[in-house]
Amino acid sequence: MPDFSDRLIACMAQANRVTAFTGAGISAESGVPTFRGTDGLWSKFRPEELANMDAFMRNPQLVWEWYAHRKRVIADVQPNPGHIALVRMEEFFTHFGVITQNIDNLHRRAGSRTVYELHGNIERNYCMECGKPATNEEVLRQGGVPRCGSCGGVVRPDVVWFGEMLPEDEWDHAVRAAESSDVFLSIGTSAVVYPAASLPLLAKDHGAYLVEVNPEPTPLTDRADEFLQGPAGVILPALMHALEETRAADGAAHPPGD
Ligand code: BJW
Ligand code: ZN
Repeated sequence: MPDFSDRLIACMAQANRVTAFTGAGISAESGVPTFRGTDGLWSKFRPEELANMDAFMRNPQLVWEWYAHRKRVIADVQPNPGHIALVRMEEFFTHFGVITQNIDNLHRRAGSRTVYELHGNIERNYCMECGKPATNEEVLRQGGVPRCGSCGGVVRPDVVWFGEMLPEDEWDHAVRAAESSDVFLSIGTSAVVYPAASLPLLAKDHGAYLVEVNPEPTPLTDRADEFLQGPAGVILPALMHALEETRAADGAAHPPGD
């Protein structure tokens, strides 16, 4: 069981507003490969090379092969104890939200309700001509470069590629959550892709206690108030357990009506 500082537990026990900011690392233990890092399976395909409009225009077949493969991988995996610990956090804190860079939908599948998806969702697709949505079943059934059932236009996955703007609503909510957080957890992200990577420091500049969870240091580590080194699927359940014990002990020391 990892050891947590008294300061972290006290800070979280008193916190009203807590935000979890997640990246590919939280889904690694479900079997979804990360993008960067030594064991990142997509390291064969650098996201900078495939996840952009130029690559799609040049070779839509290749980019669609990558997404069709990932859609199948993601459909077959399950949320892990890291995702589930964040569902428990939502029940524990008065205000809690997940801001995710992940497109895998695993936070919602785990049961998290307040989720802001900054980079889209791989379960959705839309026509580049008329905007009509297309289901995953439809695009996988067609294979190759899928076409819109209404206008024949090329369909693309509803994800955010390099050089594209983030969805405005999700971004605005994320900024507001970061600015108002008492505690901000940055979990399983290399913190190199902007503007998402600016959120932990925005939160800290607005007074949040900044906690990073990652097996490896990142460019954020030196700025974090706490670096919890290890896999999210181990650290987050242990952290939740420590918080629940603290609340139970406080409740016993100060019973209602005391
Ligand atoms: C574990 C673990 C375990 C492992 N437990 N942890 C120069 C400076 C600044 C910015 C730019 C710049 N040049 C260009 C830009 C902008 C660009 C950018 O940031 N580039 C940088 C790479 C330099 N950003 C953009 O283009 C964004 N849009 C934008 O800026 O719009 C304005 C604009 C408009 C017009 C023109 C120019 C600008 C859009 C970014 C979109 C990113 N999209 C992707 C793909 C999504 C679709 C898909 O999946 O196919 O999003 S890229 C990819 O990276 C994906 C991820 O969400 C994102 C972040 O990756 P993440 O989640 O951090 O994963 P990894 O793999 O990097 O890290 C995993 C971590 O987990 C590691 O640290 C491990 O140690 C750890 N780990 N096991 C816990 N068990
Ligand atoms: Zn169409």
